[in-house]
Amino acid sequence: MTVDDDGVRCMLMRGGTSKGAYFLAGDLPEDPADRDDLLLRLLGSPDPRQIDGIGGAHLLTSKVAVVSRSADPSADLDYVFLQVAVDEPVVSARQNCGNLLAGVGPFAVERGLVEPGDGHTDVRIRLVNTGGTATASFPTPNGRVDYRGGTAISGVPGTAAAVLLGFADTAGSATGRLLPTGNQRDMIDGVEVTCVDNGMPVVVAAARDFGITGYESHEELAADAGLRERVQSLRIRAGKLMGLGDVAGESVPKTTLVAPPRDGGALCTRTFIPVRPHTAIGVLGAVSVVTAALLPDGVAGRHARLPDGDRFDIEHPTGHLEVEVELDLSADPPVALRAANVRTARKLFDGTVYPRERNP
Ligand code: NQM
Repeated sequence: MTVDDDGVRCMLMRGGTSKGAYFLAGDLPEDPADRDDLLLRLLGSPDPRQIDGIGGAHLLTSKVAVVSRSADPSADLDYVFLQVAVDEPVVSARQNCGNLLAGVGPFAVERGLVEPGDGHTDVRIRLVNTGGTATASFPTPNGRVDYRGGTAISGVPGTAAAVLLGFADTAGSATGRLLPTGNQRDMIDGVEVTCVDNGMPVVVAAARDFGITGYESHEELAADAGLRERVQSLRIRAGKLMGLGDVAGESVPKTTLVAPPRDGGALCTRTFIPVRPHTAIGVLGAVSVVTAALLPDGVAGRHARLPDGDRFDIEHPTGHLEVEVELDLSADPPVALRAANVRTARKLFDGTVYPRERNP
């Protein structure tokens, strides 16, 4: 019998403001090409509605986490993130996802990969895609994951148990450098930008330089085809400068357009992943945008109202995301020290998922 007949063991989880299918590495084919072919058929890609699979027809809900015990003594778990494109037959391992990361620890406890702690569990997670490590801390009363709690995050209705995430070694995740172009500011397509990679490669520019206010709704941005083209042109040129090669069909770099805060935060953001507007902002995306805003010669700082201390409230289309970011700005180039964020996660469904047929 094959996975086509028997299906694959899978847990569907919300991780932060994203949703994805979580698998044990051992339940998927080892060969990446076979694995990706299977994932496309499980999620229902390519198809704008992913009608014949479990994907949610949006990049934020067409995601996969592959989890295993880590052979690295400094980590408990290995986490591979895979972005499954919606309307193209593409699976990309080129980026991290700090949102799905929130579900990795709970999933590992559910599957018996790590022993739950007494009351709460701390796990160290290797970010296999990019290097770097994360820690996750979440409640496990009586040895079981408790998803219920009083923590609210913007973009998710209601409240749930907090998952505390800490990050180290995130600089240069995809590009090898915190400042991948070697500069705090570059000129691309006649627009000043700051390119940063602190967990996620991001091109940051002022919203007003793109002819928008930066306060538009997600729907308004999604309807603006001209804006989408300008974002694509910018990120293709930026990708080359950042050493990422031809990024036309890649999920990175992301683009974030910034404006002064207007709801008590540090900075207002509109993010594109890579050209579709994000309904919020990614976790590591926000860490990179804050990093850009902290650079004395960067573009974003001019629009920011930066707080004292290392806790930053980032405004986005559906609310706020708080991240802690610490940099050593006395070093040249600056050095990323640590980052942290609070997320929530929830087990939605646990069972067996069946791939659609491999049609010619
Ligand atoms: O930046 C979206 C998300 C993400 C990624 C994206 C993320 C992160 O919101 O850490 O979480 O940028 O594709 O899930």
